[in-house]
Amino acid sequence: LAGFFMSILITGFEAFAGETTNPSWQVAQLFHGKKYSGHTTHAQCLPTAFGESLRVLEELIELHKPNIVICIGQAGGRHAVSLERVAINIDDARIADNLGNNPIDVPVKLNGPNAYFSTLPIKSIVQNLQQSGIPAEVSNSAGTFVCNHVFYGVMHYVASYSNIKAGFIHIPYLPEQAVHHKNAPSMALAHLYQAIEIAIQTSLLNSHDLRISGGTIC
Ligand code: PCA
Repeated sequence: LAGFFMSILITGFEAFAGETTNPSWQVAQLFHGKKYSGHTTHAQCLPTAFGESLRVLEELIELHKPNIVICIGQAGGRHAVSLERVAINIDDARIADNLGNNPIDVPVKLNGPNAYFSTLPIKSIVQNLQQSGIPAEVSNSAGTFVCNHVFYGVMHYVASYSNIKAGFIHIPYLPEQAVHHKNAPSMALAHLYQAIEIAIQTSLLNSHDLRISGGTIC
């Protein structure tokens, strides 16, 4: 991974679980080609599949040498933009992925550490989102499906590069998806766009995170 690190990589996912769209790719693609402080943004849609998603993502990191990687995924049922704190070394699928894989209790990376923390300034991002009127929270679990798989995989891949900040953001359904789910919260694409732009700008500006509470009590 030699060379310059002056780009931003944003990823979303294909639709899955019977949905016809995925808000993560709808919002991610809007950033393709945009520039932030001299950094060009590349956007890519990842397959919603264990293994294949990470293979594509690792190639993209090699190709673009980004210094910021923000992976985005749909979390249907969540009411806020969720800045994921922790990726865990486990695949445990409740449903089959888009390629029919259904792993149960297998590690993402054999002999990898149990977990990685996001290196994005998640507290600062949450604060900036809330100050902009966008519901946002720190989340302490990205689940055990393809999103956590990709989150763990990217953190494992960039672990030895202190100049690459990476992390994962879960987003709610779009309103047009939520109409098909009883009592499901949603967020409009314009707000999702604003949220991801704030996440990018905050990640570029803040080398250290804020020390404010984002915890939960069970
Ligand atoms: N959400 C799923 C996988 C793809 C996506 O957008 C998840 O949370 O694991």
